[in-house]
Amino acid sequence: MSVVISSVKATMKQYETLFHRHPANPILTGSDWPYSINSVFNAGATLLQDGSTLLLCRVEDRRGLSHLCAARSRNGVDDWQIDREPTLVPNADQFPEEVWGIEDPRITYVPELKKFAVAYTSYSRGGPGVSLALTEDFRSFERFGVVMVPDDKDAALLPRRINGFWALIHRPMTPLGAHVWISYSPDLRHWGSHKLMLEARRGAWWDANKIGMSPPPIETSRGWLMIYHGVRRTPSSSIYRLGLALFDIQQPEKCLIRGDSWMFAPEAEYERRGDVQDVVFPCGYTVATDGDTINLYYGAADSSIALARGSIRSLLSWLDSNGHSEHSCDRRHK
Ligand code: BMA
Repeated sequence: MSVVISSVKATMKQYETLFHRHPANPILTGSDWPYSINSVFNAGATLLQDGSTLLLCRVEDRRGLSHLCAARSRNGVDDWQIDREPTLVPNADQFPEEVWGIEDPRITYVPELKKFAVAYTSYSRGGPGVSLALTEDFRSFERFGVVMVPDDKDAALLPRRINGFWALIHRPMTPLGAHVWISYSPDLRHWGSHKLMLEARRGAWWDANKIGMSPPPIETSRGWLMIYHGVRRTPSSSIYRLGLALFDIQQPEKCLIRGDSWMFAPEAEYERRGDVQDVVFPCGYTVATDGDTINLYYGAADSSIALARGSIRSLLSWLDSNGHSEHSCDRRHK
């Protein structure tokens, strides 16, 4: 008996804090907006040429429909210059799939095109699908329309071609669960060679049945580092938490390591209470000039935007000590 207790105690160490919440949180709320809205959350993020931060925020209006609005800040924390009017609005005449709004943008800078690619959810009468647009300045956009039919969301483009093909990560829904896939295209319009990239676990796991990529993957010397969300259904609601997985740089569908536990979860009041309780939902990050500090921008409780800081090096070493190779992992646990 005492042997059992001491081994349980030995495994009950304090968990490591990988992302530190900014004391100014939440950094953006509906009351900051220059026009009347319900809420602002789930923002894509990127650095602009002058080093300032741009957030492309999901704004929900007071009909319940979402559009996107850009906010710019020199330090990425405060003094946000918010566009006076919506930046990218659903255009249901030309793109009927946007009739119930556009949501959750992920931004990727694509050096080959010298443009930003924005992948977002377009909410059609047939359910949510993935749409793609290109922009140079977040003022005018070239829309490609739906690239992944419903039910599909949580998409981002990789910043460069893989073996000659563009690669889009996305999350189709099936009656058997919601898993992360990757698809390839020669021209950003026609997509194929679909591959299952990361499966939701099953049973009691924190990331059972429904997962999705959160911000676009982070390119590191060891592979594509993905922050993904796992949705735990509870009798009263759901909890959105974040985990980590690492993928091969040349063959991104190949998972090298997956963390076992979540590494960030709703804890602060603004994450636990809001329009949708217990949600942390990052759609973007920026990396500081040191190449290691990561600023993670996340929607909190579908009601505001918050910021947490971490270190890419620490995320990777956490994965080494808290993860498994997907191949060696005992699949009966999933
Ligand atoms: C997901 C997405 C997110 C949202 C989350 C929690 O399915 O729709 O936009 O933040 O649910 O409501």
